[in-house]
Amino acid sequence: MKRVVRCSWGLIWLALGTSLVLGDEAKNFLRNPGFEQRDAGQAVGWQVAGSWQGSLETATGEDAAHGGKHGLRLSAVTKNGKAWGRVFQSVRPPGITARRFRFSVWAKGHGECLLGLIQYRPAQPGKIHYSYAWQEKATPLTDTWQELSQELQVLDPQVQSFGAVVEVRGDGGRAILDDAALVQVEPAGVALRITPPLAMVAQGNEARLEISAENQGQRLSRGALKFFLNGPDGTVTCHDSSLETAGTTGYQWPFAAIAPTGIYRLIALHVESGAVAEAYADIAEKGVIDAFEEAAAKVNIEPLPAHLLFLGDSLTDFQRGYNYVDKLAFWLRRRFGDNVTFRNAGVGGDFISRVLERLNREPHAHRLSMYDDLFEPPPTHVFFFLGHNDSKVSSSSNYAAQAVLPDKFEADYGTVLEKIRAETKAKIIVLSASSSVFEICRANADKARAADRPHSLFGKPEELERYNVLTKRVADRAGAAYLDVYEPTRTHPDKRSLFDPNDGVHLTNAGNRFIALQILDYLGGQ
Ligand SMILES: [Ca+2]
Repeated sequence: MKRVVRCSWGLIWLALGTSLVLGDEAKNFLRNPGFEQRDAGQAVGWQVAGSWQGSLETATGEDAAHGGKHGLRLSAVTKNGKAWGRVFQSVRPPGITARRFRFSVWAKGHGECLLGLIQYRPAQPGKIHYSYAWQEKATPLTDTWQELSQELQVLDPQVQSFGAVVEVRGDGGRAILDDAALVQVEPAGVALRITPPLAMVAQGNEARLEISAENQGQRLSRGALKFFLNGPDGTVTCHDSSLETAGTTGYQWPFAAIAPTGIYRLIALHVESGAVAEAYADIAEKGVIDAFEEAAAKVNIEPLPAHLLFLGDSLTDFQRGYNYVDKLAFWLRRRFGDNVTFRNAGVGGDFISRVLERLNREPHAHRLSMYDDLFEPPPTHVFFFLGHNDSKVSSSSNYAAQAVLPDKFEADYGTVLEKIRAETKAKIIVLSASSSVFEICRANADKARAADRPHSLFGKPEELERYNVLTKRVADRAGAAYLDVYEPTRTHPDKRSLFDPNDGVHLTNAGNRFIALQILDYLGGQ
């Protein structure tokens, strides 16, 4: 993919004052940060790069560890009259643009120590594709442990990964390092908000967004904003703005008539605080947008205010921010404003028995917290979209045994719907499983079988159909509505466009649009 960047900020990065780490459990992006994992005497994941100098050994014993049993000893080596040594690890946090990071390590020893972060851009012939951000000054080491740390915020949208670097300097320089961390930090108090979080817009039009910032609940009325606009073709455009004194800043995000269709991502940064927010735009052909407009205009939701709750598997949980639930939210909020609210409680990999365990608050249930306060506010509509993980068949059974056997599927689904009935007054809408591109599912299973890996076969039409019959029966029995999305996806004239070409089951952006439109049509037919 050709990456075009229209951005004048180049390699700027901001060194920052006080930040707040994301809770106590902030994710450390470094591997083997405490140097406890070793392989042939070497700390796993850490190295002296080829063109650098220095020597590494793992250090063991009470004096050599700040935590655990081991630390890492980095010694300077003298070459061309200069004594230094440098160790690094490459790190690829999931989102870097506009984010603030803190790199830290505990150190003691002799000489001076300095932290740095290398920012890597994609390699391009004849161009240097990295830049260093070093701590402003080196720290003299002593016999006492001290924590060194550095923060930076990345403004170059091309930066996709870091090298976390520790350098020791000076003759006889020798550092013992331990408990390194690279975490994302968030500004204390300030929250940036973009509404709507997803807009569906036809080519040649603009997405109208409102941006606001709050500090401890108080609306902020000034400050610089930076926008990073990422297109589906890899294009990045940058744009400067500022918060308007009224406290809400309007932004018209323009899309050319020939703009590529698909998902665009906007990252907004409030420069003074470091607060970041994201929003998406789904740019489609005019006919697609017209179909949504028309379907949305017919929707009649009762009672208002309505609160829609979605339970499902990865088809509901993945692509958050722009999946079918988000698309539905955009159209319904355009009609009903704040009178309609949404909760997406989809959990990747889910099958009905796991939904039941979580509803029962069983302590060992997978991702139990996804259902915390599930009925708060009380839902007026509960949607179910399951079936692919239930009906998959295992290689160990020669593709005969389903993951959740039919009897159990029916019994557990029945219990789940009874629970929803007992605990809410919501209208229940049960979607069938969607179809699949079975040739892709089968090819993946064949590959796994050739490699002698135990695996599951997804998307087998006769299994999906069998489970959909059960789903409908359970829905009927519970007095719930049943929405068949199987036949419409199975017989879709461009079926392959709906499903992930890698697995044949997950929904593409077109697939998410299709499911959103099916639900919108359903809500319009009430
Ligand atoms: Ca350690």
